[in-house]
Amino acid sequence: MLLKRTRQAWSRQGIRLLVLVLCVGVATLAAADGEDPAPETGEDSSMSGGYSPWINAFVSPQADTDEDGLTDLVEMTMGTDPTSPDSDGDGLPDGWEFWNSLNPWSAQDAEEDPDLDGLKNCEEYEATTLPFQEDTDTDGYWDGFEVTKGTDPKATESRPESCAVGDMDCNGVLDIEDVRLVLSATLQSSVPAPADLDGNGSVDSRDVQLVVNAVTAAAEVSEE
Ligand SMILES: [Ca+2]
Ligand SMILES: [Ca+2]
Ligand SMILES: [Ca+2]
Ligand SMILES: [Ca+2]
Repeated sequence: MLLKRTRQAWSRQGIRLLVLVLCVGVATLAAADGEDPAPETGEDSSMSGGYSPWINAFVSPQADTDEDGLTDLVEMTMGTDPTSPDSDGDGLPDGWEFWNSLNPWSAQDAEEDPDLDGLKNCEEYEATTLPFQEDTDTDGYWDGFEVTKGTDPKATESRPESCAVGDMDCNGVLDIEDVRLVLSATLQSSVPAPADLDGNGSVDSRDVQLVVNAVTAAAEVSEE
């Protein structure tokens, strides 16, 4: 009988101890969750201290704390900062960079123009055009050219008007001159390619392509 009572007492004591440990654990997590997430040591808050973005990400998998177009879970997985909408500080939101195949970990790409349309990526972001498609609205005119001319690079019906006979791309250089400049650049080994001999900010090969596009678009309009 005495042995049985002793076992029961130890069992109750064990349960009390277990409950106490659980209560202390829950209280610690709750207190940590309500405190400033920044650790005193200055270490990365995502990696130390009581605050855990990982827990938040898994509890709310659709949460996008910094509202940059990427969920916290995706950001934690790919390594960008879920509490900063612009992890590399280049002015381009993480989500915009990710969905447009740019690098959200490097600020260098903000100044690049991978589609050679005359708009740097930071300018494409401002114009809400596509950084890897030189003619976002496919109307035959490059995005940078449309921005320069004041037309909408995302509206096909908004096109630059022909500026002069023989200057279909409205760059102030007669089309025949555009072609001649490209031929000259090709023949002159001293001229590095791609060249911009007329200094209009568009490489000459693009000038020629613009002429072709403009002539084609004009032909399509005349047939309508
Ligand atoms: Ca986010
Ligand atoms: Ca960025
Ligand atoms: Ca561009
Ligand atoms: Ca266009």
